[in-house]
Amino acid sequence: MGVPQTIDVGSHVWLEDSELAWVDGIVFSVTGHDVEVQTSDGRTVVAKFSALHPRDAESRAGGVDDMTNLHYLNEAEVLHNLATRFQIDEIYTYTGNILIAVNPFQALPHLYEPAVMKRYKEAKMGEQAPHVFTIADIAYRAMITEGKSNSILVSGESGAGKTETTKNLMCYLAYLGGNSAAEGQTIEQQVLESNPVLEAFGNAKTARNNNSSRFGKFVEIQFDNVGRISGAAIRTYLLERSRVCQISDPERNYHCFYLLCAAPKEEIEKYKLGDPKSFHYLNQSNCYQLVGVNDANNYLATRRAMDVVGISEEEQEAIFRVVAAILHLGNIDFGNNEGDPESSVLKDDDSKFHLDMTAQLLRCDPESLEDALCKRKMITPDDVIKKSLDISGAIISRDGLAKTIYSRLFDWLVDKINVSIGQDPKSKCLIGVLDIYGFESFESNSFEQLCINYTNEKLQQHFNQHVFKSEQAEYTKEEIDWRYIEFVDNQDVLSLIEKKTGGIIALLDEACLVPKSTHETFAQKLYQTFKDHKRFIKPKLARSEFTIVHYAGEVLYQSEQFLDKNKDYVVPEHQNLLSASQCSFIQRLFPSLSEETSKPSKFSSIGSRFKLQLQQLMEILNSTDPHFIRCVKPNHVLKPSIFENLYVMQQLRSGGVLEAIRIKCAGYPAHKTFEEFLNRYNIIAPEMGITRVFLKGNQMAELDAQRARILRNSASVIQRRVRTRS
Ligand code: AD9
Ligand code: MG
Repeated sequence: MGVPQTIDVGSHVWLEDSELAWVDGIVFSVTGHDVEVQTSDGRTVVAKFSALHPRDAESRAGGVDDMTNLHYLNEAEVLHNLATRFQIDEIYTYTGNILIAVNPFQALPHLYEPAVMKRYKEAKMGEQAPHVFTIADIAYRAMITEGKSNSILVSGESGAGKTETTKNLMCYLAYLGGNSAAEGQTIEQQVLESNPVLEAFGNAKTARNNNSSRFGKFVEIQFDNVGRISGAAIRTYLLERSRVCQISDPERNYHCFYLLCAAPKEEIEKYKLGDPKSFHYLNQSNCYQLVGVNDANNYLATRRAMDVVGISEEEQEAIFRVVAAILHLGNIDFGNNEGDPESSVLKDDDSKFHLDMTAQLLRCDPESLEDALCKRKMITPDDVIKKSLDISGAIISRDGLAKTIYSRLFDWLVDKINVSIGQDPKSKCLIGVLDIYGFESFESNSFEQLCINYTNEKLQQHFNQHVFKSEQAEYTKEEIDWRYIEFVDNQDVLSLIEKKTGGIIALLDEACLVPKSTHETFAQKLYQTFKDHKRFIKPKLARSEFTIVHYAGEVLYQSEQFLDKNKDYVVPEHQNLLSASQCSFIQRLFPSLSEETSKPSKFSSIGSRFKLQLQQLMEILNSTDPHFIRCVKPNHVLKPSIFENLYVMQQLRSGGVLEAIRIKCAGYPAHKTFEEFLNRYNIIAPEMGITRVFLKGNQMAELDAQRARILRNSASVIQRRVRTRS
C-alpha cells in the first residue's frame, strides 16, 4: 500500500526487507516514484513507495499495550511493537479487544501466580497490563451482568502456545468461579486435572512442538446463577489416529506409551514392557526422551490426575493394560506360509510371544486374535470361507486394529471425564474455551491436515465476521457515516470443502462408496469439478495431488490415503474379537453392534461426521459472545528471547491479526480521542465523532508530513533568528 503524498525527504519510514521483514530508515531523496532511504543499519537503498510504510519516530520506548494506540496502524509498526515488548518479557498486547500472546518459551511464573490473579480480579478495566486473565475476566463479568454465554477462542499455529494459554484461562476461571467451601474434589479441580489426562493420551512431540495437541478441544464451563462453576463438558475433535502406528524422526508417539515404559518396576514386569526402543510403534523414530521432561514422574502425575477426575484404580489398570497391549500388537510381524505369497502367518517366535502377550492383555483368545489379524471371512453364494490376507494386508489389519483400539480408548476417557465432572442441567450460562489444532502445512499433507485447515477456515470466518461487526458498531455508536467496507471473505474456500453436493468432502464420500474408486479417480474427479475454482489448483503433471488456496496460504495435499482415512469402519473380525473380551472394560469399548447398524449400507465417513461436529460447534459459538486470543510463535527453535521477524510477520498475516487491522484500515483506522489528537496536532486542524476523531488510511501520515513541514520551517526560522542575532 503506497502512500506517496505523505512520504517526503526527512520522513521516518519502514522499508520492506527480505531478511528482517521491515527495517527502519530516513528518506534521503525522492525522484519520481523512487525513494532513496538511509537505513539505520547503514545502507542506502532505493525503493518504490509501495515498499515503504510511515514510521512513528516518537514511539514509546516500551511500546504500546494496545496496537490501536499505535500512531500508524501498519504491519511494520505492529511487528516492531510486538518485538519491543517481547524483549522486555511483555508477551501480551491488545489489538482492540483481541489479545495477542507471544510464546515466551520460558517459564514466567510471576505472570500467573495467585497474587496476580487476585490483582486482576480486583482491578478496574484498563488498570492492569494486558493478560489472558483480563480476557477471562471480561468474559466472566459479561456473563454475569448480561446473563449471556461467552466463548474464548484461542488460535495460532502449532507451538504458538494455545494449550498453555487455555490452561491459564481455565485456572483463572476456576479461581473466579471456584467453590472453596466444597468438600472433596471440586468441579474446578476436576476440570483442571482433565488437562494432564487428555494431554497424556492426545498430545505428542511433533517437529513443531514437543507437546503438540493432536486433537481439538472445546471446554464448556457451566456456571450457576451466582457465578459459581456448576458443571463442565469437554468436546473433542478428531484425534490423529495414524500416529499410533506411524511416526518419523524427530517426532514421538503419544506421551502415554513412554510414560508407561517408565512406570514402576512391578508394572513393567506385569506388562512385559521395557525399553521403548524395543517396540516397533516407538522405534520408527529416534526420539524417545524429551528435554526437561521426566516420564517416570509424569506417569505418576497422570495416575494422580486420573484419580482426581474420577477414574477408578481398576479402570486405570485396564487403561494402561490396553496401552501395553498396543505396544505388543505392533511387534507382531508376518511372513508367508510355506512360500505362498497370498498368505500370512506369524513371522517367528518373537511375534508369537507378542501375539500371546497382546491376547493376554486384551483378555482374548490368541488364536482368534491371529485369525482376526491374518484372515477375512468371505461370503460366496454357496458358503462362508476364510481367506488369508497377504503380508501387507495383515500389517494393515494389525495397524488398523491398533488405531481403532486407541481412538476408542481416547473417546472413553473423554466420556468418563464428562460423566464424572457432571453437567449442570440448570445452568443458563457458560464460558466455552476453544483450543483447536493450528493451521498446518507440512511437506506432505494428508486428510488430517485438510480437516485441521478446514477447522481453521471456519474459525477464521467467525473471526472476520466478528471483527467486521464490532468495527461497524463502533462507527454507529460514534454516529460516523461509514460506507460499506468489504473484507476478504473465505466463504469460497469453505464452499469448496464443505458444499453439500459437489464439495470435496461430499466427493470423497462418493468415492468411498464406489468400490472401484482409487485415490487417482478421486483426484481426477476433483480436477474436473473444480477446473475453474479460484481456490483450487491442479499442480502441473499431478495425478493425485491438489492444492487449496487457504486464507493462510496454499497447501498441497497428497490424496493417497484420503479414501482409507475417511472410512469410519471397524473390520467385523476385530469388532467380534474385542466385544468377546473377558475384560468388561474392553468389551465396553467395543459394544456389540445391532443388526441395523452393522449393515454395510450404513456408510459413515469421518469427513462428514467432522463437518457435522464443526457445524454444531459453530452453532454454539454463534450463540455466545466471542473473545479472541491469537497466539504467536516467535521462533522455529522453541527457545526464549529469539524473535524472528519474518516468521512472526507471516503468522500475523495469516492468523488474521493484520486482516483485523486491514478491516480497520478499510474504514477509519485511527480512532483518536480528542485529547490525544489535539496534543499532537494542535498546530494543524478532519471528521470528528462524538468522543473521537476518525481518520482514514493516509490522513494520519499526511498530518504528520504537514506537521513536520511546519516544525522544520519554524526550526529554520528560529535557526535564522539565532544566526542573525549572533
Ligand atoms: V499445537 O497446535 O497443540 O502443536 P500449541 O497448543 O499452540 O501447539 P503449546 O501451548 O503446547 O502450543 O505451547 C508449546 C510450548 O511453548 C509449551 O509446551 C511451553 O513450553 C511453551 N509455552 C507456551 N506458552 C507459554 C507461556 N505462556 N509461558 C511459558 C509457554 N511457556
Ligand atoms: Mg496445543
